[in-house]
Amino acid sequence: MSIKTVSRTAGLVLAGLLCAGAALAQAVRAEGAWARATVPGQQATGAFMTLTAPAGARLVGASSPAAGVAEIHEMAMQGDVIRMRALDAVALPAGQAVELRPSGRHLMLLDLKAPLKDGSTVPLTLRLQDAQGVETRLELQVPVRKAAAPAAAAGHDHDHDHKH
Ligand SMILES: [Cu+2]
Repeated sequence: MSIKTVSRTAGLVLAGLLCAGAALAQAVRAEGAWARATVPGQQATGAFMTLTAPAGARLVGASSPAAGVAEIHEMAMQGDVIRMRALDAVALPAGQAVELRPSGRHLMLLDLKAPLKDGSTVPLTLRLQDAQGVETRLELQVPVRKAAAPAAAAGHDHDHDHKH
């Protein structure tokens, strides 16, 4: 936590609400995460979520024991064709919700070791870098679904973060 934040009353109140001080106050939140279910033989699928970094951060990578490789992708138009391309990182500006979604930037699980079954969960580790370049990991258990949940149901995930 910066000295500037500590000096502000609002910063102190916020720190008091969180359970583990400075490190947790800057922790990136992942909300509404889901991964698309696959059928046997399918090698790749996407994982989606909304990330919020209270102090700003960059998503610089991901990994999962269920996949040989995990990449950050972006859908981009190339002429008339929509293609996915790999990104090195996704900027997470301070306090701003950044959506990883099927039609935009997303995480791609490649080289799947087994089909991801609807209703199961898949472990996913996000690699994050703060403004000072310090890397942290965010471990997630991502629900596997055939399609995105309606917005109302997606709110269900909010309470799982940072409660002890
Ligand atoms: Cu992709």
